[in-house]
Amino acid sequence: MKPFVALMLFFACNVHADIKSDSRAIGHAPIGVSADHFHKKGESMISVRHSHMKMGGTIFNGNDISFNDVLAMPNPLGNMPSNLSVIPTDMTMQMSMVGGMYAPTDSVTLMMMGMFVSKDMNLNTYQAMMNRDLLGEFNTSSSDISDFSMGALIKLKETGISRLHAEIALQHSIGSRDTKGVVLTPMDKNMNMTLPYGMQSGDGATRLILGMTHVKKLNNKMRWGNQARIKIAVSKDHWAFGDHTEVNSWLQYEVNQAVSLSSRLKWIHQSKISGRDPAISAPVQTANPENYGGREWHIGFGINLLTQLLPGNRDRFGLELMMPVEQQKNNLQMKTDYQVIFGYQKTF
Ligand SMILES: [Cu+2]
Repeated sequence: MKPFVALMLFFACNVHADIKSDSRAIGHAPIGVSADHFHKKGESMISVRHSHMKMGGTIFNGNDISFNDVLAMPNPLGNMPSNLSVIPTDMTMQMSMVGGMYAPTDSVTLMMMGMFVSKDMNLNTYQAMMNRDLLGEFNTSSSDISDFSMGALIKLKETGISRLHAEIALQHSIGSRDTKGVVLTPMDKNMNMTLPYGMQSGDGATRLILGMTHVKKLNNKMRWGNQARIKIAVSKDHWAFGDHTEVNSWLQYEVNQAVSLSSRLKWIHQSKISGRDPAISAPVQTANPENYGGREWHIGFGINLLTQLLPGNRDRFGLELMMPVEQQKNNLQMKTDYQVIFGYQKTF
């Protein structure tokens, strides 16, 4: 986190007045919002984004619950053992996205994106019966290219004070869904087994993404953006992560041409996992498809910067910090602590 802030301050101090370009830091949404802007005919852009998310602790239907409470819950996947006996303590999820945009006309911008995901989880294993003593801690991890998407943004309206565009895209999950890891079982044995759904990099599904984005100038300094975006599985295998709806509303303030600040409210709704993989079976919450999805509210603060690092158009940097306000996750899940998103964009 700290290196990012230092990096941002460094760039903020290196901002040049650029009279030949009409691009402004405020011209793009906060960096965590996808598909927020279209391009002019003939323009292209490459982008790299990295997101770091941290989770820790357990909630049941949105309320904090202790590890002892979790150990008292039945193991829904069988009676060997009869109670949950393995508890995730914390998890980090890193996502790297590499994208390209190209506008063949003023009204259509084509987009492509690839995503790489890496996940790391620490867990505690407890005795299955009797005193439920802590047997030990262990770690599982996975990393893979998770999905690839292609789509288009269609400009519907652009006036001096507002713009409106639609997004249509297809996303195909190509990440591994049978990653294995060594797990400490409640029988105090190490076993190599298929990791639970949340630790897999993909589910093999193809999803349709539909979105609508509206950005309005409130005055010379302020912009208000709104976006609704849904991801629906149109083809899925024996199991799939639930359909996803995300609504974003952000306010941006222009400090100057090269610097803008933002605040953002994000609402997400995701359905639980559909189907199941018989190979995923362990007395841990993440092995249960019911323990996925839910409703969440997050609030975020960010900064967009333009600076001249490489030749050509100015380099665009974005940084955003998102924090949960409310987490109404389904059943038993880990709690989200925060998410940091950092991005770089270059237009040609
Ligand atoms: Cu772009």
